[in-house]
Amino acid sequence: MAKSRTPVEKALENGAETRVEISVDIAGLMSEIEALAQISEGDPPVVTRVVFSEADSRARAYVKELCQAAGLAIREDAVGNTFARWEGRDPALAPVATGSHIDAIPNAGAYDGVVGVLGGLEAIRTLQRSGFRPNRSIELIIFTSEEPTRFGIGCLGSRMMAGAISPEQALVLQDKTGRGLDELRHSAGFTGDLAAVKLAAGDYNSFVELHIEQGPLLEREGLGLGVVTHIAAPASLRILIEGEGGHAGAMLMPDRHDALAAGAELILALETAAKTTGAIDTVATVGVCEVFPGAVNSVPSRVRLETDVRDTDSARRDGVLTALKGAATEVAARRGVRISFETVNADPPATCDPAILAALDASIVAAGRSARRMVSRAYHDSLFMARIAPVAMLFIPCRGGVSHRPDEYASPHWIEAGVDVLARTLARLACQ
Ligand code: HGY
Ligand code: MN
Ligand code: MN
Repeated sequence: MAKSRTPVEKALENGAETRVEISVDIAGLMSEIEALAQISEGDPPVVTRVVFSEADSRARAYVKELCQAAGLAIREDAVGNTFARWEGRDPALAPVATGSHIDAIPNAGAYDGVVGVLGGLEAIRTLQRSGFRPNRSIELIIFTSEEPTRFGIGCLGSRMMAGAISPEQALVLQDKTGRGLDELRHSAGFTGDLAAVKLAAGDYNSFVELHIEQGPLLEREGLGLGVVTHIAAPASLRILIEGEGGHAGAMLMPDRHDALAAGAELILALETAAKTTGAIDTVATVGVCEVFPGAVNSVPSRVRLETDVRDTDSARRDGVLTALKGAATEVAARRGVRISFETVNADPPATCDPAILAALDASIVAAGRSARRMVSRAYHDSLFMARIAPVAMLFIPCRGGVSHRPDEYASPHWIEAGVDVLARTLARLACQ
């Protein structure tokens, strides 16, 4: 006979109707965030933790240790997605999940992704300490390779879970040294069948991700928490520009087919296309520019650009890509260079689920906090989890909106608020 529910459980299940205090161990959580930040390929405060690096392996071991200490059952899939499960009263029900990533781009900070992983763990521990017992199991997911640093594509782990990339497509991915996914995952100890990574719709009841905003809005407006309704659609393209090299002194200007000068025109054309869509949601960046031969006194003969274009509206985003390709045709003809494109990814946006949004709203009220609805301009694993489960995201402010930099910072006050609301939301969903 199922154990009768404690007052805390009853309150957490129906949320706003009856207030219940749950206490986040924010001091303990901050020290764990600080400890994880020390596991880096860079010297503190720089956090660099590229997937399948030695630092990534140490970070995974640290987080798994914390999950085991909380009594969670751990499993890892063939590409390194890690699942830490708090068994519910009815293990046969589809679990509720939370989580994020611990990999970090070069020269990053301590909070991107980590707040959702260690904060998700603390949300589970907070519920455990309150005497709550979920009907549905609650799983913490640490997604592998959320950042595009290693393979040039973001969210590789959640993309594979959602079936948005096949094992065959994933196996051709290589890093800059030419090492492929198989070699790197095996070196990190992940040897299972890649076909088993893909999950089915319904495998999870819901997914809620806690994350720093990575933008200035929440802090600027002093509104506290952000409930994310849409996640922008990211596209990433590689551009190869092939011109003619030559001596920087002897090659006269009329004779040149300078690949970097052509690339500079493309970068400005991309910026203009993004600025002129009429929508503030359109963003475009060229974050990688490789010049060959890269000598000061040699005319660049080959340039590789990597571009990142996003918008909450995929048609508007694709309009920018079309404008870029149009500009490339004109520049190639006028400058006598060859320009080719390779699409790395062009993903649709995600819409968060009304029922999960309502659970977040009710939990915010129950926690006595305030929030605003907003769009996520950064992409997250929720973008792909949305293809197999109802999702929503909860944002906390980060100082100055800074992210992907060593001075990225989120205060204990807002981290505690985010974990408090996340815990209540997971409790509510796990009893539905
Ligand atoms: O680039 C992004 O949006 C994410 O932070 N990887
Ligand atoms: Mn990031
Ligand atoms: Mn992130």
